[in-house]
Amino acid sequence: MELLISSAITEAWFNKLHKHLDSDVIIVGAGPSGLLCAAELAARNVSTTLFESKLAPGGGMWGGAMLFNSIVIQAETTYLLDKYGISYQPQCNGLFTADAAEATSALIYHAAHNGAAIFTGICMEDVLVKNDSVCGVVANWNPVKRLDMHVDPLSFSSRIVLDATGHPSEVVKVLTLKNDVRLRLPDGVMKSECSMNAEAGEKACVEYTGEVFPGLYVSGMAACGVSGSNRMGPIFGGMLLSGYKAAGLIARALG
Ligand code: 48F
Repeated sequence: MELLISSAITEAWFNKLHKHLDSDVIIVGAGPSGLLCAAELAARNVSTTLFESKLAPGGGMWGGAMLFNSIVIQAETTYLLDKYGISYQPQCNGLFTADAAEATSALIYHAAHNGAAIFTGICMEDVLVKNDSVCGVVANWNPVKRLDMHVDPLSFSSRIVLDATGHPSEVVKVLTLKNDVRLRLPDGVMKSECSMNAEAGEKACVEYTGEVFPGLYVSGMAACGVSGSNRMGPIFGGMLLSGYKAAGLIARALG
């Protein structure tokens, strides 16, 4: 029995890995923007691979604010909560709250159920760049990275990569650190995130969602970070709208 269990797990997992060595889209980071984008793309039959360095997908959505696990969303975003079956309650001034556990688990469920392959515990450490275009990522186990083990990574190719790594904007950071490139951003360079301003940050994270280098898109807090926009705290409408916008742009680019 034990060997049958081991055999079933390894066969299923390695099949998933083999099938996703090459995908249409690789999303790095399974926070709200990456998960929503994955759910939308997979629903359109786009082959989608999602790498998350932590054990659980969900990013910063589980914890609400200061571990008070309720999240805030704006009236103009409730259609996305309806679409993904997430319940919400009205508060004041056009704001609504949702339970962080329900909202996060719904996004994870729909991304996986729609067909995105979610790999957890795996960390993007570099990008593939060919012909002046990003065409995949280089990844390794997060524990290997944390223990500083001298182990080479594996490469994964895709037509498009989405940086949905949140505040650190890891994919754009590694691209700009290792390569002499100009980004499609004001001044052509990556900026640093600015201090809290909820209105400005929510607007910027949607506005700057898009392609910053051939083959490389940004969403969510990474879009705020690279454009030098503000953080916005535990309001998540912008993250969901950003993931939705990224999916639309990527689907159009794939044709
Ligand atoms: O930070 P995160 O939730 O990204 P997001 O979709 O949402 C931001 C909000 O949660 C919050 C906020 C709301 O107003 O400001 O911060 O922009 O999720 C990013 C995910 O990326 C993973 C990380 O563990 C997290 O789950 N991640 C970061 N770097 C890597 C990575 C990496 N190098 N490889 C794989 N995953």
